[in-house]
Amino acid sequence: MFSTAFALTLLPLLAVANPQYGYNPAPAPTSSNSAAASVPTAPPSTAGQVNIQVAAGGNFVFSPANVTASNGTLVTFFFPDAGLTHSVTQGDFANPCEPIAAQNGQSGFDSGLQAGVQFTLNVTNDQIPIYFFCKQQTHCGLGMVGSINAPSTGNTFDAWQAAAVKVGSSEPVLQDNGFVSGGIGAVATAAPTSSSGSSGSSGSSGSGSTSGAASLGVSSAIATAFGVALAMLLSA
Ligand SMILES: *[C@@H]1O[C@H](CO)[C@@H](O)[C@H](O)[C@H]1NC(C)=O
Ligand SMILES: *[C@@H]1O[C@H](CO)[C@@H](O)[C@H](O)[C@H]1NC(C)=O
Ligand SMILES: *[C@@H]1O[C@H](CO)[C@@H](O)[C@H](O)[C@H]1NC(C)=O
Ligand SMILES: [Cu+2]
Repeated sequence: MFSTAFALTLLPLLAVANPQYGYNPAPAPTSSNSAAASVPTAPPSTAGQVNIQVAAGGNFVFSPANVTASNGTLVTFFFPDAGLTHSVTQGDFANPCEPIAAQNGQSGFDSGLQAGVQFTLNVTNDQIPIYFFCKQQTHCGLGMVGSINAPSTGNTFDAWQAAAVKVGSSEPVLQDNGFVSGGIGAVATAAPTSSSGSSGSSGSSGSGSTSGAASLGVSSAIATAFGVALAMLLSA
């Protein structure tokens, strides 16, 4: 009873500290609010690509999390080089927080758990929605998911994120086998490579890096408290 109350007390705290954790999901990024997030400066070679920041601002989110990309478009993910590792792992709308099953011998893409790298997908079929998530323990259940070419009705990005948050603490512990090439609808063009940003976490500006690092500490502490509370709840 006590631990249940303790866990429930933490839920609103979590939602307040990080609204995008899913209990009160943040709206999809727009051009105005994505400017507020510290999006890494894309290296010159990625001009014309779709760029997605992993763990934007130290929060367990992809930013932007829902993008459109036509055939042949490169989608590059920038991982922070401090704090926890994260992944870009292809998922399945029907089974959130688990890797998509192979189709016709083709497995989903998986960056593997990474820090300080960039990872690029090449869209090969823009007619199918591509769902992905972070396999780091607890992150998917906290809403760290994204989509490429998700529809505007039905299996939308919002529905995908809500399904992941519903999995919540029952998220399976996933083995990390490192980088897995291939993919369904988008393929990894190469293993993740060191981020071209010289000094900092994800190549963002100095002030952005600093605030990102600070809020990462807060997020990690909250996530840890959240995990402890859930563990107490489950063992009660
Ligand atoms: C992306 O894939 C298409 C084929 O699906 C290929 O023609 C194109 O060269 C690829 N782009 C890169 C940069 O690898
Ligand atoms: C993109 O490629 C897929 C697979 O070849 C194809 O089915 C689809 O029609 C292409 N999309 C467009 C807009 O041509
Ligand atoms: C996600 O992006 C697609 C375009 O790829 C758009 O149609 C859809 O409305 C967006 N969904 C959300 C929840 O923003
Ligand atoms: Cu993560």
